[in-house]
Amino acid sequence: MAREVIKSDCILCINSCGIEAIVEDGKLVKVEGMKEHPISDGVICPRGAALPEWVYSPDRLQYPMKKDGTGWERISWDEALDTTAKKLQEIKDKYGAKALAVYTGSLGTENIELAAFAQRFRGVYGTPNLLSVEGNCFRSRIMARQMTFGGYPIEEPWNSKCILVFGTNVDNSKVTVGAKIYKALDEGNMKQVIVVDPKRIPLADRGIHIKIRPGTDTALCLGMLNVIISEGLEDKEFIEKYTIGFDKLREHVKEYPPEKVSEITWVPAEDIVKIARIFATTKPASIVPGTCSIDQHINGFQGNRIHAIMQAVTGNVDVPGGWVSIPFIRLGDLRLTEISDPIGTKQHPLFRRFWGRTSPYGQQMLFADAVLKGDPYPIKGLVCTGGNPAVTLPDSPRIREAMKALDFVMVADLFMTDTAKLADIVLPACSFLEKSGVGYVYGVTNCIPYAMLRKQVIKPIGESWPDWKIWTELGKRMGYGEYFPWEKEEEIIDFFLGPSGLTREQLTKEHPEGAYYAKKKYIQGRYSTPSKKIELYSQTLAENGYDPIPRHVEPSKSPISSPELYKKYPVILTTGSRIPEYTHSQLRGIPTLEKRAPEPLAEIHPETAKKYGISDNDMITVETVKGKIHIKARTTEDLLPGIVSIPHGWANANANELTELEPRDPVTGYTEMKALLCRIGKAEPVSKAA
Ligand SMILES: Nc1nc2c(c(=O)[nH]1)N[C@H]1C(S)=C(S)[C@@H](COP(=O)(O)OP(=O)(O)OC[C@H]3O[C@@H](n4cnc5c(=O)[nH]c(N)nc54)[C@H](O)[C@@H]3O)O[C@H]1N2
Ligand SMILES: Nc1nc2c(c(=O)[nH]1)N[C@H]1C(S)=C(S)[C@@H](COP(=O)(O)OP(=O)(O)OC[C@H]3O[C@@H](n4cnc5c(=O)[nH]c(N)nc54)[C@H](O)[C@@H]3O)O[C@H]1N2
Ligand code: SF4
Ligand SMILES: [Mo]
Repeated sequence: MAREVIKSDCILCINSCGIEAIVEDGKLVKVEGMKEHPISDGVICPRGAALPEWVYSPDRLQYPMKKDGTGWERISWDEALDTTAKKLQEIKDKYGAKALAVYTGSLGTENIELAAFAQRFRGVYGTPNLLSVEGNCFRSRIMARQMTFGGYPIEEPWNSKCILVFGTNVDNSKVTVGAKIYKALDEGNMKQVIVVDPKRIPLADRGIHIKIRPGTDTALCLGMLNVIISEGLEDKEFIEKYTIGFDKLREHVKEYPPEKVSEITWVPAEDIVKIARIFATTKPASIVPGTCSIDQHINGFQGNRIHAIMQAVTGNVDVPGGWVSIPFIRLGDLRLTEISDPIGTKQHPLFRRFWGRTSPYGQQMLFADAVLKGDPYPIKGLVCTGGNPAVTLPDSPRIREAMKALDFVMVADLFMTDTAKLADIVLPACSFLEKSGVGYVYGVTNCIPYAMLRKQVIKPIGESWPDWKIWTELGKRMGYGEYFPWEKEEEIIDFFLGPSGLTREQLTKEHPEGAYYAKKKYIQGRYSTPSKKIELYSQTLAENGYDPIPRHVEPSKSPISSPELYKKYPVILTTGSRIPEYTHSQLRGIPTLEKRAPEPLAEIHPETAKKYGISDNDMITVETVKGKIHIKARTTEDLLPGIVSIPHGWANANANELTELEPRDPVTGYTEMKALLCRIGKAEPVSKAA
């Protein structure tokens, strides 16, 4: 028997853990964590361990298909690509290039090949409408930090003495960071952990837990700054040397005394004072924000910005264990110059560009309006890869309606997702285990740019193709061949690695575990904002009509902002807390994972459950102004009373039947997914006849 251990990485989520794939006679039989991987240190989660079941799932798409009147018909790659090319050309000829939307999901963040080739294609085709999960996740934080520091400094909590964790359950969503935090705690280097979360997450057991009302984190931060500044605990020297706007900030935070903030946040005033003192005096300290739990609010951009301001006011910038600036070196840039602005630019101009820096993305939350209302112009076609927007975007019914109204939809995926079901042509993409490429970790779980070779582990399943090949062959058929010159994966790898200075040979022979390609330097003072200082007060925001210093803005629906609605919908709803078994809508039906987490669970405090006649394990309804779902109740003392927390990504109890595409964060266009209002009740038993 031929047995091989192949070192590669897993990109089923942002952590991109190093793996050892054990292959026997050409078949993947087991996946283990790679111990020498410097970021994941051998960590692997249940999803990573289930990779063999995922990759060989009987539900994998095997060949291209087209929709005919009654169902799906198998077709050849030639027919699939010819049809797609013809339809895309028709759309371009009839409505102009901007009538096509190119959509990349979360996979486009982890998988640079997928994202880069999608960007290449849309550039040659000429549409500005690249839509992506960055329209509701993560870019908000990047923008907020850029707007404050001029760059994107990143936390390195494993070197901090104190961490202030806002809405991130590292045990479930960021296992590699989690492992490093627990190690720092066990070794005694980390002294203080403050967890701000409506739920008691495991990390909260290692420190102080602040149970906050969802959607009020900015108020809490302003209250903490009120205490820090009124007690003189700010870092005066740092502020004087490197920041502007402190005087205005000092005045501004006077409006947020702890007692007032306590009423807003449901956090006792004495706790606000206590954690403010700890955060300001235990150095180095780092805020560790959730990756989307701070973003997906009406005021999410400002929620991210206040974190940046807190880091600066306490002098925790560009010091070990604070937030640190790292040179950004883009690997394999396949973008082409853009011709016009995408949808959302008018409503959210800074999401598109500021200080001459242009983002490649349109705002996906305006996709349905463009399709269904022709606002600002009609979108007629969609090419979707590595995403499942029919389930993961807010207001799923409207997204599905929009998809159905399109002239043409092509989806490339591994599975027949709810999004793929709405397509005219479905193409089978192969998974990352079936192709080679470049693995890349930077920005969330790691603060130094790092790359490794992603090695092909097994042959492609069925007739599936790697994403680069799908785009390349489609491009050729549309007459764009000169823009897609790559014939082999090695050429693409070399192209991507180019800017890093690392070579394929080095990564094959010397560093199969990967290597860093930039150095961490703790240099204070290089802030490329217009003022060349850290902007506590942002003139750019002021000039664009936004708050120059963050203030608390209530969620659009809340006990305070809509008391009448609160009478009818008296429970606060938060959605999308991650569980270890699934990434968004992926991996359902994988036996080992299904056994561990067979169904979605709505978490509720027992007191709140009792109030509405609900017991543990009851089927309940969760209803918002938008829609209603059926889901099983799980009572837990860990959650703040008055709240229900439901997961996302389940097609049959879809959280996004309950969410809405409006209102949006004025700066970024992100929508509210973390602080809504709902009512709950025991579901009527389903009659046997039904
Ligand atoms: N297993 C798994 N891991 C993943 C993913 C996945 O799908 N599955 N997805 C990846 C992606 S794309 C992302 S964006 C990240 C998301 O990662 P994060 O945004 O860090 O989300 P979670 O780790 O799920 O933690 C969310 C926590 O926020 C709390 N919370 C909810 N609302 C609020 C609020 O208003 N304020 C505060 N302070 N807390 C709140 C919840 O109770 C929960 O404990 O995870 C990544 N990792
Ligand atoms: N209510 C609510 N909704 C949310 C969230 C929430 O917290 N609450 N979180 C939001 C966040 S932060 C995010 S990032 C989004 C994620 O939203 P999506 O990116 O739409 O979610 P996924 O389910 O991960 O979709 C990825 C798809 O890519 C496919 N795929 C896997 N590998 C490959 C590949 O190599 N090639 C191709 N072509 N396809 C591949 C998978 O089968 C899957 O269908 O969800 C958002 N939706
Ligand atoms: S946390 Fe799990 S799913 Fe995510 S990259 Fe690591 S092993 Fe893969
Ligand atoms: Mo995300």
